Amino acid sequence: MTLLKQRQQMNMSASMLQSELVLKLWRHQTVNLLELFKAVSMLAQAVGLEKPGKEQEVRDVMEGLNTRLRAVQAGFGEMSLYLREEVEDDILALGSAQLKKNISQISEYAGKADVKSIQLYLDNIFGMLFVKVVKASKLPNLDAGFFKSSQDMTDACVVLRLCGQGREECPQTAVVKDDLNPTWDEEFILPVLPDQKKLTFEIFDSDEDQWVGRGRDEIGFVTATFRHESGAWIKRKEPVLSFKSSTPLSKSTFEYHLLFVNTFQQLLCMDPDDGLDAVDTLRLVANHTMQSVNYFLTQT
Ligand SMILES: [Ca+2]
Ligand SMILES: [Ca+2]
Repeated sequence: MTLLKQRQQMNMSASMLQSELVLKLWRHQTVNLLELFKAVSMLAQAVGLEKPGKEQEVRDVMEGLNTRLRAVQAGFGEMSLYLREEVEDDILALGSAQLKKNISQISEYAGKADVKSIQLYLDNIFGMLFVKVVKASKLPNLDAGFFKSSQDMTDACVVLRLCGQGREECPQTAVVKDDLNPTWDEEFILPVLPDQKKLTFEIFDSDEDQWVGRGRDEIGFVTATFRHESGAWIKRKEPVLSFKSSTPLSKSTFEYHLLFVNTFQQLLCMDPDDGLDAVDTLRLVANHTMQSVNYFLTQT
């Protein structure tokens, strides 16, 4: 291949890559913002902007919404964040899907002139939890009994339940068989609704391996709050509480890691090389600024 041809091919693939990155910016930032503005604008009609005597009320509402919309817009982050190769499209697509759900909810509230709900949704328009279920220690043995073998011990699994969710629709870990100190080391990504504030880890003993008996028995739970600490990994080890009395089971503990992300900007700044495990804090974004997409496209 001639040198000229090689160079032409390199230029070609570089410009294709650039186009893909601009498309990423369009899909995840531009389109979402446009849809949000469209959804909120329906409120103006529903509230009845033109009705005489309502001017002050309408002005107050709009002022509050403007401030919130500015904050949402800022949370999307700089354009340049979307134009980096290292940002994983899968995670962004997951984030966009959740945003779209919330935006369509906002448009529904706008049609009903439900300002309070719109405010709640704008304040919490994006939420995603990255969770690592690490391990439990000193769980009680629910499989102990006169007719059972001495090796038969609790087979623990954990259900991750956000408030308001039915247990059956929640994700859960694998079962660790016959172990009172089970290690799961399993990672989950959970979309969070604007009014969800707590995640409960519910620990069960699975009895699926037994001829008689129910599917699983309750062991205990640990509840995590997450909204007050966004953008940094939290690592906790806590006592397991009894389902019946909400008091600690003797000596049983549960360990988990949790990262709550509440803006697209934070999502974009997660370091994909570190995976879920090793990211202690999100990377700084200060050095990513850019004037225009055109400038980006002409930089080959
Ligand atoms: Ca067992
Ligand atoms: Ca069991």
